[in-house]
Amino acid sequence: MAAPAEPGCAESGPRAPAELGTRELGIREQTGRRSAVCHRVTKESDVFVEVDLDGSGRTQVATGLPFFDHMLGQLGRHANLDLTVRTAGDLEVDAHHSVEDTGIALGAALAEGLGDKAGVRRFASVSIPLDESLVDVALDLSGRPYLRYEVPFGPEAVPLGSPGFEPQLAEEFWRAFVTSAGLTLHISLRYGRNTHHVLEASFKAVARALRDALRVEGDAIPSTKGVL
Ligand SMILES: [Mn+2]
Repeated sequence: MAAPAEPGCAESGPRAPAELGTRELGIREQTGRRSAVCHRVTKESDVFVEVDLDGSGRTQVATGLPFFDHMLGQLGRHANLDLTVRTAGDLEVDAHHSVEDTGIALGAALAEGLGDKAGVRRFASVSIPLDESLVDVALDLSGRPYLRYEVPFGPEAVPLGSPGFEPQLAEEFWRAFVTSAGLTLHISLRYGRNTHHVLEASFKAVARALRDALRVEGDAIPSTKGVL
């Protein structure tokens, strides 16, 4: 039924090929905007992501998982991205593939939109509270995928929303996102009790860190290697 299960952005699917895939991405030179599209289709999911890194926080998210939509909405809004996400996954199995594959597509679009990363701040760290919860995030647009995730959930942390988003899926999302985007991300829960608050603080913290790290403040590629 679906197009080949290959990593990255497939150039096939229900949309016209001209609108799809990595070949069209990284169009900064032509438009002056860092924007990209990723459409990734496998037997487990069909994910379309469009992201404008120089946006204004306008989001349109539909993954079939209301709580995940809420989190991705926070990510786009607080990172100041214009973000469209449409995921149709095999929720009859569970939410895992939908969440992981959305992370892969979002990471790929982010990497394409970033292009050579000329002038970006690159590093950011932030601490974000949500009521009783506090989450620390440090981020480096390093080109090297690395996730350190220290957000423990106890057995009382039940799935959120309907269909349910298991709290442990957040780690799967971030790992997929980091791997595909090629960035270093540390997320640590300092303290917190409410699962909704802990997760939302972590998405907002990554968003605020991304917003800082993506900011253009020069022309040079911020690495002694000359490449990121
Ligand atoms: Mn909320």
